[in-house]
This record gives sequence, structure tokens and C-alpha cells, in this order.
Amino acid sequence: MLLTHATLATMTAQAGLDGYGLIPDAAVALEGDRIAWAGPMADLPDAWRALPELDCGGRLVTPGLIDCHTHAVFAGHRAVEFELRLKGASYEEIARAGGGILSTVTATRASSEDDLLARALPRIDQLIASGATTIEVKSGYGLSIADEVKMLRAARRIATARPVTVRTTHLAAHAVPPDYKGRAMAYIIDVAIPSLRAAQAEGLVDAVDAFCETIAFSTADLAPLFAQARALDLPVKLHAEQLTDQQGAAFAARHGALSVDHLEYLSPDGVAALAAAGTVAVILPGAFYTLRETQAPPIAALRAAGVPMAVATDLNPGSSPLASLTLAMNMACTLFRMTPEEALLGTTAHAARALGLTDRGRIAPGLRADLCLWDADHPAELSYRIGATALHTRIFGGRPDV
Ligand code: DI6
Ligand code: FE
Repeated sequence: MLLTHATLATMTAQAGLDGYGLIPDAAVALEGDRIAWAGPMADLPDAWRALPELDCGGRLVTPGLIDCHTHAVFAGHRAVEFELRLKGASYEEIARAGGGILSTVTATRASSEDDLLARALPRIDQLIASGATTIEVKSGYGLSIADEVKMLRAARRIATARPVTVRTTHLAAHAVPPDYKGRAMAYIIDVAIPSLRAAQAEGLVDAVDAFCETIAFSTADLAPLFAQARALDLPVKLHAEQLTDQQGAAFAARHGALSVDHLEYLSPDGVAALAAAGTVAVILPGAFYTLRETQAPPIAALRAAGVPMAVATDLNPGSSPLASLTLAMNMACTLFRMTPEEALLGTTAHAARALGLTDRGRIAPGLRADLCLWDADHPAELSYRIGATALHTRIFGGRPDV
């Protein structure tokens, strides 16, 4: 297939192009599931002219969007908890009363793998409608060996039911279940590590994540889990500095983490550690917004240090019931003063890096033919509109959605 008359945001750093790698009146040749050629129409080699043509009519074409942080597999919802918070209850009070993450754990444990898949698909469809072609999905609402593996199996099956790449992340270290209350380290040894081994034995794990927080796990609790990840040759990520500064980012950076995520309470030392390790900072404005957080992540310091920033939905039933990547981009700009260019890098090239993927996130020969055609003519429009669905056509692995 040959895309013609596209306004192309390649998201590649090229001499003479802006940060979007913008090429007006461009063509993109696709061969199978790969990009064969991309550049100005005037330079299109004859070899590609005979391909069936899709005239973009000047529309913006970007890489397919990548949501590098979701908890899209879960049962139940937490709308009642949302209502309770608005009547004055705190997140902590609700958690102590058995709500919060643990209420989702109860519902998820009671659901079958088929049921979890069926409940996830409408959320995935919403992400796809906002332009997603690659979606990361975490476990973390099972908190037992069997239930964590069940969640990861359901997550992997999403890719057989929808045209999307799914990357699965093991997050058994998400919360301490009631039977291990006050014994976080014992939970890591008895459940988190064995569930990682079991899931990896089934080939269900692309990365290992954890929640480093006073209400979850300390870096000391997590050291044996990250050592196990390394022994299995799996990359690590970390929910870090969301509610307090636990120096989780620096700990993750020492383990060569692909990403650290949230980061509202990241210190200058943490920023420096990320810069030195080349770890991606994943910015999650949906959770900041939902929890009415007031401290923003240190975007200017991350920018100044050259830390690559990604933007994701954190789609989950508690702190971020958000299923639109373009709305996440809008929030990152308006709430955190990221630029629209940074927001789009954050859902393309930098999101790919946060997942350790080198074959997508930009438009260049040899990369996957995952593309979005938008009813827009400038890439800043994607961040500018509030929750609009400007997607015209999505192309996944060289195939346009019908
Ligand atoms: N931080 C979050 O914002 C989500 N997980 C995490 O570690 C919250 C998940 C939930 O409330 O269900
Ligand atoms: Fe999360």
C-alpha cells in the first residue's frame, strides 16, 4: 500500500526537520507489516508508485500510538468509591475499610480468565479508538500465584481478539493482600517471586513492575524481586514517587529500569539518576487528575536533564479510569505544561522505549507499519482538543481497520 499526500509526523530527529520530524505532502510505502519508504512525494522512488494508493488528502499521519502503562484487565469498578471520596472520605480511609485496590482484587479473583478478557475488550476498544496500536497491560489485582497468572493469560489473549500488540507486565508487587498485612517481604518471597517464575515459565511476561510506596512496598522489599527479574533476564519498571519520595526512581535506575512511572514526588537526585541510566519517565496525568493531586511531576527538571518522557493512561478502576491516549496527552500539556510535541513523543517514540521496543514509535523504513491518519493537519491538534476522537483511519501491521 502507498499512502500519498500525507502531512507526516515521523517523530524522528532529522536534519532540517522540526521536533515532530514533520514532512508536508509526504508518501509512505508499506510492504507487508513494515514501512518500506517514507519521505516527500517529490522524492518517491518509481519502485513504489505501482502500489495500491491511499490518498490521505493532506491529513496528519503519525506512528500508531503506544499506551505504555495500563491496568486494563480487572473486574468490577470503583464508582461508589469515587462518590465516597467526593462526599469527603479519603483514599486511605476507603482502603482501610477494605476498598481501594483490594476491592478490585476481590472482584478479579472471583472472575474467570474468559470473564476478565470479555471485560477488558471494551476498554481496549476505547484505547484503539484513540489511536493505540500497542498497549501494555499489567497484572496486580490477583495477588496470588494462580490469580496473577490468570490475569496475564487474559491480557495476552487480547491480542488474539483485537488488532493490537499487547505487552504484558508482571505486577504482583502492587499491594499487600490482607493475609500478609504487615509482612510485605514475606509476600514478595512467598507469592510475588513464585508467581513471576510461574508466569515466565508460561512465556507470559515482558517486564516486571512494582508499586514502591509507604502503603505498598519499600525498595528493600523489592530488592529480591528485582534480583529474580534479572536472573530471568527480564527488564524492570517501577511505580515510583507517586504519593511520597521513597527514592524508588534511583533504586530502579540502579537496576537499569526501562521506565519509572508517576513521579510527582521525584527529587533532583532522582532526576539525575534517571538521566544517567537512560530510564524513561512515564507521566500519568489521569491519576494526578483523579486523585486531585496538587504536586506536579518535575517536568522542567526532567526536560533540562534530557530524560525521555512518555505519557500513558494508567487505565485502572481506582486512580485513573481513563481510556483515551489523546486525552492523556491533553492533560499532560494542560496540567503539567508538557508541550504537544513532548506529548506526542510520549505516546510514540518514548513510549516504545519505555517498553523496550525498537521496531515502532517512529515512521522510518524497516519499522512496523503501525500508523494513524487523523482528521487534523497539525500534530499539536492531537493534544489541543479535549477528549476528541479525531482518528480517521488506523493501520495496524500494514492493514487499515475496516
Ligand atoms: N498506582 C496507581 O495509581 C494505580 N496503581 C498504582 O500502583 C492504582 C490502582 C488502583 O487504585 O486500582
Ligand atoms: Fe499504574
